[in-house]
Amino acid sequence: MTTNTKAPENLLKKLRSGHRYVITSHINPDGDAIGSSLGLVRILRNIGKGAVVWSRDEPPKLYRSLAGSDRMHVGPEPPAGFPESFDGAIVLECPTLDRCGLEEHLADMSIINIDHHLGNEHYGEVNWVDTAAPSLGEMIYRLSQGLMVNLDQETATALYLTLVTDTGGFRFANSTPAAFSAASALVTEGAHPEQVAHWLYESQPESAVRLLGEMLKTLEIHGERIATAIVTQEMFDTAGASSSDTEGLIDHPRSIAGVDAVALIRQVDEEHFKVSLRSRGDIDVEKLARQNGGGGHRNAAGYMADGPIADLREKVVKALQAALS
Ligand SMILES: [Mn+2]
Repeated sequence: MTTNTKAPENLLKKLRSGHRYVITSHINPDGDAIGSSLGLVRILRNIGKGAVVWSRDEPPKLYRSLAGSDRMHVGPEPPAGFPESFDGAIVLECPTLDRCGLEEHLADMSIINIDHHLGNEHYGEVNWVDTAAPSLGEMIYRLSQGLMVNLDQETATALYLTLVTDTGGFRFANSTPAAFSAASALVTEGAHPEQVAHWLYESQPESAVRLLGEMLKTLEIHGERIATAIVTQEMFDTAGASSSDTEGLIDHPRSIAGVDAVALIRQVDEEHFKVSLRSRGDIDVEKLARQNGGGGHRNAAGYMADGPIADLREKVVKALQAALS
């Protein structure tokens, strides 16, 4: 259970055989996607390979301090020289190829698929899927060992960040011995936990904290186990905030003792609202989201809906009460 397997030989061989790679990950990239991509670029350069990170979507500002984040190629248009000057695409964190949002461009490429999600469809020419890996960055660390690359401080930091974000700061169930031993090795190689924590948890724009203040004024608890909150266009204006400032807002109602399900209703434009849902344990909010045309995971899901906002709140509370009983 705690033994983490080595990067497979056919993957190492494949990587050594090419000269230049494009590295991509999923749409709306998270810390694991960005940190793994930027870490892998540096590892490949170390063994004399060229590599370009191509992300369809702009990475969140949070990860801007990572080395190389300013040199990523962002957007739906291919980077210079693509595809002729590349020997293959390395797709990270995508259970299906279309998760990267660039599948049409990559259709004719030789694909290396590296992932830790359940249900990966093994769409690559080479596939390395380890669902026990705490983060994809932890697999990239093992890959660096297989390639016998000594990590520099920047690479260690990028990979360490993937562990912190995917384990929720070593709080989630994937905080396994493998997560801690990789973290230990990466800190030994020069990753700075304090600096990473500062980037992730102490670098919020003022507008995001002010928006949180506005949201908390709307907090309601419905019979102890359900919490709801609202973010309106007016509140965005008051706080000077934008939609990028909403990340993590829903964690605050969820942090209340006894609360097992949360709905955050956020105004997107005049009539449209995004309903974000979080739950604990067996409470399935994915089902609820799907019934409303949305989706997600059992404990984190969402859907779009039309107002008015008071009706939306009433409806979602009723649905959550039904899900709880
Ligand atoms: Mn991940």
